[in-house]
Amino acid sequence: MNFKRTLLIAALPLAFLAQAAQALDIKIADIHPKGYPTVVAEESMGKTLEKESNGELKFKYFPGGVLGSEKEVIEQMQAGAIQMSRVSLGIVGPVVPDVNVFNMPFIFRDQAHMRAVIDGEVGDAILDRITNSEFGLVALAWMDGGTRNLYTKKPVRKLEDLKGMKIRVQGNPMFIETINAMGGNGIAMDTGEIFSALQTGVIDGAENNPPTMLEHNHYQNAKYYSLTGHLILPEPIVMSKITWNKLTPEQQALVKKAAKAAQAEERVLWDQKSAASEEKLKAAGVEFITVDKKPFYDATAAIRAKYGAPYADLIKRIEAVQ
Ligand code: BDP
Repeated sequence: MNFKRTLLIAALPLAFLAQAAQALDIKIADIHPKGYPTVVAEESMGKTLEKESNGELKFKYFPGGVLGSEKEVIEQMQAGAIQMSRVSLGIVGPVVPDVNVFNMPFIFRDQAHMRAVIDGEVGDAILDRITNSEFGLVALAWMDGGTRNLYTKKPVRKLEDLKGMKIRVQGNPMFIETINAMGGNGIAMDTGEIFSALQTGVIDGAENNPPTMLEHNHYQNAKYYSLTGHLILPEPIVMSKITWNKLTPEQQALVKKAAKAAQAEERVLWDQKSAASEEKLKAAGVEFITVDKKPFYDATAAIRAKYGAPYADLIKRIEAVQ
C-alpha cells in the first residue's frame, strides 16, 4: 500500500465524522408574534431539541410572519427551504381533503371535545393522513387554536344580522361555503391582509379566536364579537419531509417527542392567553355577544352533509369520543 493511499483511507473516517458533526439548521416559522402561545412552545421545543441532539439540530426562529403567509410557508417547507412550522388545519384542508373533517363547522361539541379527539387515536390518524399524503410534510403533533367566533363592524346578534356581510375566512372553499350558508359573503385572504381590509371596509368582519383577534389588532376595527363557536381548529406542528428524511431515526424520535411536549406546553399557555385576551378585548371596548348557536348550526347542515359524506365512519369515531 503506498503512502498516499494510506493517508486517503485514514482521512476517510474523519471526513465522515466532520459531516456527522455538522449541525442541521432548522428554520421554524409562525405567523403569530413573539410571546404568542404557539411561538413560546416552539421556542422551548427548539431549545430541548438543540440540547438533546447535542447540538446536531440547530433552531432559528421566525415568528411574526416574517417568512411569509401560512400558505407561502407551507410551499417553502414543501421545497425544503423552511424546515418547520405550525399551521392552521384550515389551510391544509384544500390540499389534504381528509383533514377537512376536523375543519367542518360544529364538528366538535366544544374545545374539551376537540382536545380529547386530538389526544386520542383519531388525532393520530389525522396526523398520519397528512404525513402519508402527497403534501410533503410530516405532521408531528397538535397545537390548540381555540374556538373561532365572528367579529364584525356591526353587531351580529342573530343569524339574520349576518346577511350580506363580507366575512374574511382562511383560504379553504369549505369556509367560504360555511359563511355563505349562514347568509354572509365569505371572502378568503391571508391573515396579514385582514387588518387593512377591516380598516378600509373591504370586509365587514372576520372570524377567529380571542388571542388572534387581539394580537393581530383586528379588534381595532371590529368591536362586536359574536360567540358562534362555529369552528374549533387544531393546528398541526409540521416538518418538511425533505428535512425529516435527512434525520437519523434517533433524531426523528427526538423531534416527535419534543413536538408532543410542545403540544402539552402550548395547551397550558393557550388557556392563560385566551382568558387574558378576553379581558383585554373587553377593556378595549369589544362587546361579547352571546348568540343562540342553533340557527348557525342548522344553517350549516348542508356543509357537514357535503364534506362529511365520504367520512361517515370517521365522524362516528369523533362523535363517540367523550
Ligand atoms: C389563527 C391561526 C392561524 C391562522 C389564522 C387565520 O392560529 O394559524 O392563520 O387564525 O385565520 O387562529 O388566518
